[in-house]
Amino acid sequence: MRTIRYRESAKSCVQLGYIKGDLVYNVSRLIPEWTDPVTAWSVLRALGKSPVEAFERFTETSPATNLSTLIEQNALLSPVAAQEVWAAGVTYERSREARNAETKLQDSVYDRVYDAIRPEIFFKATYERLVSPGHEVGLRSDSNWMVPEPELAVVISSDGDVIGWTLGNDLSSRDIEGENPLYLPQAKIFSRSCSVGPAMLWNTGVEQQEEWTLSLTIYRSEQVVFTDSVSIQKLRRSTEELIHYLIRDNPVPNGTILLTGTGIVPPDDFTLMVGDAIEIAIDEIGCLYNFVAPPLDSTNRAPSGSR
Ligand code: DO4
Ligand code: MG
Repeated sequence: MRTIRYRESAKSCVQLGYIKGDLVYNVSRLIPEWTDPVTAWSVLRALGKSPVEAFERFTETSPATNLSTLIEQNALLSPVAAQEVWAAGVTYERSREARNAETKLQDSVYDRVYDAIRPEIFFKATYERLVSPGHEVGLRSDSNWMVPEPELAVVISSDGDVIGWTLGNDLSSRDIEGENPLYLPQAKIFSRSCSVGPAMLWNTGVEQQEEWTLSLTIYRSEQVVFTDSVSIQKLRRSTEELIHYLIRDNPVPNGTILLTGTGIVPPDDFTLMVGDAIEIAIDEIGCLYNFVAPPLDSTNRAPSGSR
């Protein structure tokens, strides 16, 4: 069962839609307070009602639109109004290998964190910083080596329950992180560095995330310049383990998103370019599509004396 958030026109309010085939049933039209799946999840949970049964009712009474039309109109928003987006790192062998290749350190912090009991978890974005599906993610003006990081994302409650799943792009600068891992916040957090979506797949108790395959395809001038896929089985840590460490001594709001790390990294000679199109997909969730835009402020000048 999947939901999206969208606007019917540039000026309209946010709507919650229930996806069935290519149709999207407008849930907010019948329950205006439900503009976010997390609100609906909380209410249904408090009432002890099954989300599948509750949402099926909307197909009888709510107006419907074609999903493909909403995508063509670029009407989709982040599927959850997450106040906080966190990310885990070095959770796949491929990520460890790529970081070891880019780092200038001899003694690899990446090997250590891959094998350690405590995972790497860092803050990635706030809701205001998220790029909606179909919109432009942005390059940094001071990086020459940038890659998308396609990641399975879990949407959690403040108690750490898995409300659902979506997809995330942890857009990253490899040269800034490679220079020194202490630069990680700058390699990871910058204008338009994170997109999530397109839909939230609800956790109804039957979904099997280990069976999912995540893929990344990058297009340049409409030609595929990179494509690869990875099984979620290759994720070295369980989702529960990552959530456990995220919320340990760290209260998070309902609807927090946790990106679970990348298992796909393009070859070391690849960097994103303005105009590239990025597609991140898991069949069960959908396809997160974004374009690459130039840095927001490419006139940024380094202060004199700095490199
Ligand atoms: O250690 C740096 C970040 C790793 C990361 O973002 C990932 O593995 O996805
Ligand atoms: Mg990442």
